[in-house]
Amino acid sequence: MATNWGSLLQDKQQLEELARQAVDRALAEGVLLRTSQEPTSSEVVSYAPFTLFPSLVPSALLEQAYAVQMDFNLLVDAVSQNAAFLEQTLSSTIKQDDFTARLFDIHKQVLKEGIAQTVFLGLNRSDYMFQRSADGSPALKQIEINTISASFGGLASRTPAVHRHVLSVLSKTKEAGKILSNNPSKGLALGIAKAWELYGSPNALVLLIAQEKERNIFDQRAIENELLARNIHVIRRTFEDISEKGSLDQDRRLFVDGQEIAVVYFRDGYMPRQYSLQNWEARLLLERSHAAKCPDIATQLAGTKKVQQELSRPGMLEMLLPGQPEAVARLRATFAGLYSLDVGEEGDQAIAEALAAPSRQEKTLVMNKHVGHLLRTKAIEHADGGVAAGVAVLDNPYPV
Ligand SMILES: N[C@@H](CCC(=O)N[C@@H](CS)C(=O)NCC(=O)O)C(=O)O
Repeated sequence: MATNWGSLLQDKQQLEELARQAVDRALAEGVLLRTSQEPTSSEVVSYAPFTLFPSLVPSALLEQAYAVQMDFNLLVDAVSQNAAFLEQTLSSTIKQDDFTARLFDIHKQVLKEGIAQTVFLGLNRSDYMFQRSADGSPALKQIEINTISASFGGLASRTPAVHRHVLSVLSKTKEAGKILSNNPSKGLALGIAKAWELYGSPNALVLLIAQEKERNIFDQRAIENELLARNIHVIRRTFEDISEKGSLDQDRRLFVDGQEIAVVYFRDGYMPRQYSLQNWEARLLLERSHAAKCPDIATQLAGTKKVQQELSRPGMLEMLLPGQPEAVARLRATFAGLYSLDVGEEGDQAIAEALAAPSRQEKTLVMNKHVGHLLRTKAIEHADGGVAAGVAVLDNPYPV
């Protein structure tokens, strides 16, 4: 079986022709981005960057990533519900980092007023790199967990066809058949649909918080389309729109342009520069509302680097997921152990106490699933950044 793809190509001319075909297939499949010149318009679009060939990924690592995703979901949920743990963990960060401080401020305000939200939805993506151990065997090491605006689930469902096409052109039909099908946008939409259903108001809408200049709109539309197919209507609004047209009634139900909102899905609001004073006010309004937020502010905070760092400390996972030693072992196996541990014994003690007395509400878990994968490839010189940042390109795993 050919897996050294380069050896399949005779010359540069063939490579160029193959690339032209791949680009056309990507465009035909809807692997699309708006252009950087016209990020507010869908009149002119281009293809999202992708590798010409799929990358070899050991099946065992793919399986491992799938298996541990539900554990990560439980962990994020446990952290987000534990106000004392979040407060203790982020106490030093909020002194230095204005963005986290402002998020935390909203979190505190909402807790003080009392949480009106009754349905909680997390759409989390855990990111890994493959690390080669000293003995040469590859290992799955977590980079970060994205708890807000986890993107490219929509386009990831369309890239398998492109790589199958490339391999078929080279008459590698058997290899083409090994490219896994993938449909994360459907799974993400099913999560939103469940939250919408649990909210329990058939005329209520899903509100997608969008950026004015959004190049990745087709990725978002993939989810919107899945929802519409289930008769769930989505409106797209910016934070500015919400500050002008959003309101809460006496039960803190959220209305935008007179329409009730069941679920708020954030595809903006994950970076400091995305917030003006007006936008912070809009975020607070949304957060105070009865609508299900994806994510709520505590879940966004649970995705911060500082929390991830804290989770890698000895004993933390055991305290957050009591009685679940298998889940703890699966999680710990993906930790890279890259962080310096800057908290002394005193901090440890405070966190242990916070964990011993968690301020949890009793909640029912109705859904915990993995819904697909996203493989991205980037040049070795980039330590950070994904496709949206213009650093990585879309790819597909070729299981070996
Ligand atoms: N606003 C864009 C981009 C959002 C974004 O950058 N999301 C980050 C997480 S906060 C991500 O998943 N990036 C993956 C990538 O760019 O490869 C969208 O909603 O698609």
